[in-house]
Amino acid sequence: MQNIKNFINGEFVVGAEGKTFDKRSPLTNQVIASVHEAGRADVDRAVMAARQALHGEWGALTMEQRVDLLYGVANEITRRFEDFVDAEMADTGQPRHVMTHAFIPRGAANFKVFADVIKNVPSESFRMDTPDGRGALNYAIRVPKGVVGVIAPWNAPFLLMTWKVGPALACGNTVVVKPSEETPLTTTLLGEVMNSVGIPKGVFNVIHGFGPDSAGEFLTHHPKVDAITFTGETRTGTAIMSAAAKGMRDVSFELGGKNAGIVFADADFDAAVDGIFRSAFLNSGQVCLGTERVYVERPIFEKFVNALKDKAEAVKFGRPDDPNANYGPLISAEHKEKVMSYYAKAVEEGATVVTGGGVPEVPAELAAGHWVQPTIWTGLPETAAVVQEEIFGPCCHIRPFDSEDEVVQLANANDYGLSTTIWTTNLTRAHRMAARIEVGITWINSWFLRDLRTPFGGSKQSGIGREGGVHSLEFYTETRNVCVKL
Ligand code: NAD
Ligand code: 6OD
Repeated sequence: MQNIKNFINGEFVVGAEGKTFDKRSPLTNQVIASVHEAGRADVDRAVMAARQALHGEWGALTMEQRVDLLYGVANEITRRFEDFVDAEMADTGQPRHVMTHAFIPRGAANFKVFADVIKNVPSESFRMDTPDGRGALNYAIRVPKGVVGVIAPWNAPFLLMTWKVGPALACGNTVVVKPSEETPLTTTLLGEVMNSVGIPKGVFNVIHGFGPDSAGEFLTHHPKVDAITFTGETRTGTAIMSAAAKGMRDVSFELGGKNAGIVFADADFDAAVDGIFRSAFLNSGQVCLGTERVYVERPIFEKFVNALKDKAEAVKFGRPDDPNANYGPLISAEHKEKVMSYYAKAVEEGATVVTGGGVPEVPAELAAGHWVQPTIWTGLPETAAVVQEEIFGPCCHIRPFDSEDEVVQLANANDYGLSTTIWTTNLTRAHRMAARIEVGITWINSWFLRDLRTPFGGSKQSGIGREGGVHSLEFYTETRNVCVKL
């Protein structure tokens, strides 16, 4: 069993209060690690270490030196690729290919790409006229925001944490990171990487614990944290925003989604079925950008429902490393209970259960894990809870539509606005629709593809702000203007 410590000022340390909590495997519900919880005093130590590094060795580096160190972090993650893959598989129970093709490589890229972005960002300047005819030059300089609190969720832990830490460090900030209590392993491993490549002490700190009345709340209320970047539930974002209001701290939020997938009759049928299958069921549906509402043009509705059903029924449940398996469990018993309650609610609301709705048969040694069947419903009104609320599980409701205007209106009739995926061969129509759908990202004939230099974030209740490329610099730096009389 692993013993997972906090990482404060370059050292792995237990919490001052001596408290620990169990990390359980999603596959078996067995305890796989004992995690040292950070109390208020530990969080304070982490924040003060980050402050000191900001004004110490880290703050004294040139941008080139900082960038070289971040390339070193990316290379070291790649060198220790298998360690990260193993840790993330243990934390999440998700298949190896999800780790090796998406989550871990993207973690390394988050350091390399933002090192490149900061190196290439131009600075703004304006020459202005003055009454004496000599003029003045205004130019902007970027300075780090300071100590950034990073609060991460459990669904793609390494990808989502590094996506914040990479740009924050590239911009010269220092960070205190609180990973989810469900997934402490890869963030802790990153502490080893930081030490081995020579990132100065205090630049990257990790505190473990929960949200309310624990490390998360202590961090967001700490007066010496200058900005908070958060990925997680919309409800948690509301609590963090009120903590950040005290002291006027800036926030960047990536929150929940209830995303629409739209399939036109002219789409490449097989590609659309594969695409919607991936967007609804990858990572057992635990992807913020995942599709839980599917709208299919009427002429192909039945054929599409049957094809998606066949694929959902073909998944093979099992361990991440089992070559005969391709499908993992949910993250926790609590999350399984939530998803199962929506499965029951769908039936109460009158859904036709096309497939799933229950717990699959798995080998006896996995029976205590958090397994649920991929589930497809039809026949519900748009007002049904399972059509409106984020479930964050492997499920979707499919409804037929008859026109472009109708489907745009259906896609927009939700409080969230994170992403959409449109499947059609009529690209003129797809571009037209992309401008009308109220989300941060629209995919056309694809899903989960994104260049890290592009803006990422949510509309409506799916978030505040944009990160990615220069947009991350907007959040992780403060711009100051200098005006020189010529
Ligand atoms: P969550 O909001 O429950 O927890 C996220 C993090 O916040 C955890 O580290 C948790 O300990 C911490 N936390 C909880 N309460 C807190 C508080 N009061 N103060 C400070 N910290 C607190 O979310 P989750 O269940 O871990 O993740 C799933 C959610 O994340 C889903 O809603 C999903 O859509 C969303 N998500 C969004 C994106 C995006 O990019 N928009 C990406 C991934 C996940
Ligand atoms: O593409 C990304 O950078 C990103 N943040 C993906 C989010 C995935 C959510 O589960």
